[in-house]
Amino acid sequence: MAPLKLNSQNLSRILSAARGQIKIPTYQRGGAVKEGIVHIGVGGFHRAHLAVYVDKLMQNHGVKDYAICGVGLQPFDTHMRDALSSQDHLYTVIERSGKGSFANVVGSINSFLFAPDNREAVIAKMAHPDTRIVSLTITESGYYYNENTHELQSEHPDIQFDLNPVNETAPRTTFGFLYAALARRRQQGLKPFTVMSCDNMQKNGSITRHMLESFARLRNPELANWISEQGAFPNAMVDRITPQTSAVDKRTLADNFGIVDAWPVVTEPFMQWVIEDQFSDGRPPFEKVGAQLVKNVHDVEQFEKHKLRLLNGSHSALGYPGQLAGFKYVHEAMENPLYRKFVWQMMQEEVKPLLPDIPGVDIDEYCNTLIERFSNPTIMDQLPRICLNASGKIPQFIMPSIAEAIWVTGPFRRLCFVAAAWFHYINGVDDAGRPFDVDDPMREVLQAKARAGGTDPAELLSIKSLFGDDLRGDQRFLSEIKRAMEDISRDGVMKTLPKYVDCH
Ligand code: CS2
Repeated sequence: MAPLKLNSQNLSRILSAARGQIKIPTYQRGGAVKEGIVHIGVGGFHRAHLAVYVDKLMQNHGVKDYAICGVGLQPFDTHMRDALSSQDHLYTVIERSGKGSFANVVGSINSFLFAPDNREAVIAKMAHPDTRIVSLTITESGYYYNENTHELQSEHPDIQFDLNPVNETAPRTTFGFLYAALARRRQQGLKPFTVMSCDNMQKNGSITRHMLESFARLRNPELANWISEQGAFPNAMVDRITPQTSAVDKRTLADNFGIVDAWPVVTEPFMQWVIEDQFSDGRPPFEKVGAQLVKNVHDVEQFEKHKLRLLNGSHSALGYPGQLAGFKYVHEAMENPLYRKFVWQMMQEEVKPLLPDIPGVDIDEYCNTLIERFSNPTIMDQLPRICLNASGKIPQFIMPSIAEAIWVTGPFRRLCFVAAAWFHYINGVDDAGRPFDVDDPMREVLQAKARAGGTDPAELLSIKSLFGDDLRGDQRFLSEIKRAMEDISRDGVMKTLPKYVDCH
């Protein structure tokens, strides 16, 4: 039988003609369920993570009050809107590992609003009594957070626009929408919804709270107080490696599973979510589907720290040097024995000693699992994806480990090598002289500084919003990173790498 277009009507035919291991939603959708979650930023990660947890709740636990209404704020979100609306908001999560592939058709996204079409509709949706949670995957830049001052970038033109009362019904930023909807809820005597960040940032919930309260305080201090007293902003550690979907992924889904999906998601079998149990207006029983609900914010922070420093830090170690060396995928770099050793030694010798013990977590086992996950050749995780938006990543994933290692006089040479590789990467030319795209919201300023500095890191390190002041005065750090920059620019990554790997 010819592959079938994914939509509600075709679901049972897709199942009966199934060519591989497949699951379809058998729960009610549309008007039969309430949309308790409004999610801003429907990309691959949301669709492989939160939406899958909710799908399991709907499929196996009869949950009917927490279907998701997706929201897109950015012009590029039209693609997601069109893909989802062409297939009744269903989509396929393709899980791949050495053990094979599994296609999970997910139905937890019930509708989608594209904000630029109708901003008022988004505010009304968030203010609706059925909405209990507004969740976010808006990436680091969506928070307008200054890493140096830890304050809201209140002078940013987007924030200035949203702070102007005349724009209250047509905001641009996430905070503008949250503010307008919360003001309306308060007026209607409703509780504030929980704002649940699912972004990959240390203290994601606390940052969201601080940014929104700061925004609200500039508009209406009374509302800010109400949010501060009654709002909830759980911190969370989120984890699932989710590469960008390729045209080949769509073709193999049609060939191997008989499903024509405008935008499937490819991911690994592993998923993890540790979330602080702080909700202002109820929550679904996430613990029934594998999420770890934690009472103590400190515990969540420990999990976040492990994940950001080990998983994401190692990803950075694979990404920037890897792309300079000409690798295309994470697993390719991992297949190189020297590179694999480098990643292992960075985790074990430089990062692990800085991490807190978490009861029940064996760090060595965690590192071993990471090596296995990074080596999964079936998901084809692209290095350019890992390298995207580095200015929001390196200051979180690598620099804090360097700063702490200096503080405790621990080793940090390999971490410096990664930072140096990023600095070199900013020039947009690999070790073989091939140009590549540097996709970063701060690209222009970064490239100007990189050009001005050459192999001297001082220019780049002068960007205070990224690096603060702490490291710039440390001579050990400066000479370490300078040496690595010189080596990489003279000899390239692969010739420099042996200096950073102990071959015992
Ligand atoms: C990656 C993450 O973009 C990156 O830097 O490290 O997207 C990573 O795949 C996820 O955090 C895994 O949970």
